[in-house]
Amino acid sequence: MFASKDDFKEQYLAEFTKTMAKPFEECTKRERYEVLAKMICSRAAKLHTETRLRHISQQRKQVYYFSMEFLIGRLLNNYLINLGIEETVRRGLKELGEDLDQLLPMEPDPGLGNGGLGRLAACFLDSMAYLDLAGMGMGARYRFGLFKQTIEDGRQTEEPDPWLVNGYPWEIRNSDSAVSVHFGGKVERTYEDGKINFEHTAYQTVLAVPYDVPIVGYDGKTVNMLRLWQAEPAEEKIDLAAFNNGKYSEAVRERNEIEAITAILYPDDSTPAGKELRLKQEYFLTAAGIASIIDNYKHQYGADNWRAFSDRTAIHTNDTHPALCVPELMRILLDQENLEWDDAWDIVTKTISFTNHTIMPEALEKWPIDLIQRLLPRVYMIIEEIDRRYRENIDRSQADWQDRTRSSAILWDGQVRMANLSIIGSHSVNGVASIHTNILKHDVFQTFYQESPDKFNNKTNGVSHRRFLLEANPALGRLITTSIGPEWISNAYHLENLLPYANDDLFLNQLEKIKYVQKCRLAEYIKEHNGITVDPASIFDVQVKRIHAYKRQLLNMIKIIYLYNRLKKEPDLDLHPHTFLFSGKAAQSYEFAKEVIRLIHAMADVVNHDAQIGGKLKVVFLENLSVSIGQLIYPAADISEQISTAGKEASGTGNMKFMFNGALTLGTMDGANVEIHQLVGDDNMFLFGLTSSQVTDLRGNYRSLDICEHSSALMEIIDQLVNGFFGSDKDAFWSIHDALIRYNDEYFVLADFEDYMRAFFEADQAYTDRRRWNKMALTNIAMAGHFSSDRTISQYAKEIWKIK
Ligand code: 26V
Repeated sequence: MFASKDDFKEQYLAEFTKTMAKPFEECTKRERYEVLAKMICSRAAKLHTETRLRHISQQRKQVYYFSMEFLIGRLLNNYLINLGIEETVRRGLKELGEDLDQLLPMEPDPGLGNGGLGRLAACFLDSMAYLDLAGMGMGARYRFGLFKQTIEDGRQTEEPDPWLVNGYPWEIRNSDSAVSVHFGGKVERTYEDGKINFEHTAYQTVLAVPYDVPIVGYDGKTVNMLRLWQAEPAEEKIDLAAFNNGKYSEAVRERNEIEAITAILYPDDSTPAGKELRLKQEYFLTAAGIASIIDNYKHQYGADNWRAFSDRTAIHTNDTHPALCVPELMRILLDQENLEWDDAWDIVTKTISFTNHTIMPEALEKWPIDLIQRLLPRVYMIIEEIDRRYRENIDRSQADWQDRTRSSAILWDGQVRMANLSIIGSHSVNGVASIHTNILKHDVFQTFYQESPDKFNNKTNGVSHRRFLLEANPALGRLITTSIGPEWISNAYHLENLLPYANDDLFLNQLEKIKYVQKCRLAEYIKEHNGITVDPASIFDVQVKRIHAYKRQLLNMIKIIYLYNRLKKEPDLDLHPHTFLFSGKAAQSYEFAKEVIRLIHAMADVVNHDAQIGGKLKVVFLENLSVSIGQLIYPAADISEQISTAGKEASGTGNMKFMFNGALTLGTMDGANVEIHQLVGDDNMFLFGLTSSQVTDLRGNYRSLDICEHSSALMEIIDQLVNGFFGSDKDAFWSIHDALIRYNDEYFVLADFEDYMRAFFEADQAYTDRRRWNKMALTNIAMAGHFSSDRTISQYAKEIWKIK
């Protein structure tokens, strides 16, 4: 790419006069970043063309990964690393008097996702490119990502995130590949040669314009694309009469209505008010994606070659959000390509696959039939027919056939159940960790599992170890490479070669030193952003994730209040100093989660200002969690809090990011924690709490008040929530108090408290033996390779997408 550092400098400086019309010296850091990013982007675009031509000539099976969310994080540093030019660029910039590390934060971090599901999609893109799969991401180009979180007076407030205001150097608008998407209208039946045709008329046309973002794989050999669709009016329509009368807003009404489709990312708690727009978004992504797939396919394989379609194409749906892929692909094959139902259905089900990401019932999507019918009349007819045929095939000789219909039919109770549509329309259904897949098979989707056991499979999540270890923690990366060579970067299982270093004092000391330096870096960030001084020699105990009742940030808080109370009574308690770090957003309308954030701040206020505590405890909340803040936090953690109620967290992926950075898990037997435990054993993590089957068994017989009545410490804490401990009456935490006592503690916080404290104190003790701790950290890093998304994607490719 650049023959030398001087070659880079020459090309870089030349760009300024070409694109900025002013020399490098007169440009701001942001402009310098922008020129560099655009330059790398255009090189990546060229590499993409080469990849694409190669993949076409090899007739590669093309994978389309449909997701409403992609949390890609910042790209510049990642791509410099993947292209192997980071050092060249760094040194070139230095000679120009510029520091690469100061340009990197100029990049916006697009918040096009809520949390784990969106970040997983981005890790998958990285791994698909690394593994040289012909994989394209299909997503939406939201003008506003997830809200920007600020804390005012201890409460979360939300502000818009206009991440595109200064432009985005990584995207390429591809107007000529735009497609039309139709909403509303009516369907007319016409008869021709004894065949019924369905004609959709009087619809509104929305133009879908793709913006392509290059995905540079490690080693730079493969560059794929993430295609983000934007909604635009099909033709420039403006009501001139209204405009001339001064009614500007009326004149641009339709334009606004259409642009609203990709204006904003939905938070994961969307209320019914915004539902119609969310459904429009889902269909918009689906229809635009499918139309472009069909265009491409015909271009490559001819207009009439449908038999080969499912051998050449895989469509993966990330949760049910793109579930309309099933009826939409049917619609195209039936109405546009004139295939028979059975042939079309065979193609659709062989092409589409589906991942479920949660068993929380409130997140299982359902749409009112009349809404779908009005917005997507033809698509609805097809859903109805899929449902009719499915019901017809239910075996009525079985005594429980009615129960089976009740759980598995698509249309029920005036609603379209999207998970059922996805399962029926896919050849593969997977969960995201072994325990989660088992719950899908034996509980949530058991009717389907009994019907078609072979459809169900597990694909335990993974993360990009290149982003979350190599890029986020370069010092650790260097230590690993000098010890065992660089193969771990392309094959994370090589990290196991670190195991023999468990008795190497020099190595262990270096590991400890790197952790300390990362903690200092985070401590500086905290000082700057929160004005709080934290001691890098304290244990950094970290919980970073969306704020949700089932994730139990509250359990962590109760622990902190407990420790505080004990230290007040026993100032000499043998406890290593702790810094408790929290970060994460609460959905805008999720009042309980917002109260948890307020509680964290109220407690921080008490603890951080109590001279008697003498810095033994500190509580810090880092605002506005993003991929880039995550990259700062994971390397600095000693303890990774993964404390969800067993059975509730499908997998978790933060747990893996911490593990790659040598943090030890303090967690329940939930999600991928179970598999972490299989890999590192009891000696290298701190497990506690009820198992998921114990949770199920306890549910009917649980009385949270009983637990409090047996624990004066808990009773005291419950009381403190509302007795003025946190200030005046209006500051009391009644909703939290009530959730725990009045509503019987749905997530078993109090039931798990005692065992949680036991595990916590074990971890505290373990930390004092620094050598032992470092060994444990090393074992975690060494065994983390299994959680590289390279492993996950290899399994998807082989077992679901059937790519040789
Ligand atoms: C739900 C909804 C409901 C409608 C509005 C938009 C929206 C957006 C997101 C969600 C939540 C989807 C489920 C999810 O994020 N699951 C997480 O997926 C991770 C990746 O597999 C997994 O590690 C986490 O355990 C799981 O909670």
